[in-house]
Amino acid sequence: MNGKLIVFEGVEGCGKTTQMQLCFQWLESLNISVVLTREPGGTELGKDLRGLLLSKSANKSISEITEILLYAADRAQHIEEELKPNLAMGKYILCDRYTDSTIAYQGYGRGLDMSLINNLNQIATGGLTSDITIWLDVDVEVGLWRKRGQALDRIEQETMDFHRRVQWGYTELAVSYPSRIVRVDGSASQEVVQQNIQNILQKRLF
Ligand code: T5A
Repeated sequence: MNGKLIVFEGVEGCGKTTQMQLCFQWLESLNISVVLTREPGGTELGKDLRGLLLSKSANKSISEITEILLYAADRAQHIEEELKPNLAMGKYILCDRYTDSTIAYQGYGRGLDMSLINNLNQIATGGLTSDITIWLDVDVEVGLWRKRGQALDRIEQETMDFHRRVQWGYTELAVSYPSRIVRVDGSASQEVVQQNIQNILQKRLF
C-alpha cells in the first residue's frame, strides 16, 4: 500500500477535529490526495454503531464487553471499506482515533484485559498500523473545559478518574511506541499546534 495512515489521538476536547481540518487544507495545498475519516463512524455501518455507542440516548447500561466489541466491529468495517482502498490508491488518510483509543479508553479507562484488547485490535485491523500517530496532549481539565456548554456524549460523561486513566494510557503508549506515536503539546494555540504537526509530518513522512 502506497498511501499513509496518519492518526490523531488524545483525550476529549484535545483538538483533533480542528487540527485534522487544518492538516487537510495544508496537504491539499501541496497537491496531496487526502481523505478525512474517523472511528467510530467512518462508514455507513459505523455511523449507526457510533450512534449506539455515543449518542445522548445511548444505552447507559451497555456492558464493557459489548462496548469493546462494537468499537472492534466499527474498526473492522472501516478498514475494509475505507482505509485499505484509500491506502491502495496512494492517498494520505487523516484518521480521528484508531487502535490506541481502544487501549487508552477500554484498557486504561475501563480496566479491560490488555491481551483481550490486543487480540481484538489484531483481528479488526489484520495488523494494519498507522504510519504515524499524533497524540495531542492536553490536561483532561483543559479538554473538558473546551467542551463546556455542549451536550456531553456517553463517554464524555464518565468520571474525572476515568478520563485521567485514559490520559495516563496515552502517556504510557507514547513511551512504549516512540517511533510511531509523537506527542504534540495540544494546549498551545491552534496555529502553533498546527505548525508543530506540519513540522513533524514533513520530517517523518515526506
Ligand atoms: N472511543 C473511541 C473509545 O472509547 N474506544 C475506541 O476504540 C474509539 C475509537 C469518540 C469517543 O469514542 C471513544 C473515545 C471518545 O470518547 P470523538 O470522535 O473523539 O469521540 O468525539 P469528538 O466529539 O469528535 O471529539 P472530541 O470531543 O474529543 O473533540 P476534539 O475533536 O478532540 O476537539 P475539537 O477540535 O473538536 O475541539 C474542541 C473545542 O476546543 C477548541 C475547538 O474550537 C472546540 O471548541 N479548540 C481549542 N481551543 C483552544 N486552543 C486550542 N489549541 C484548541 N483546539 C481546539
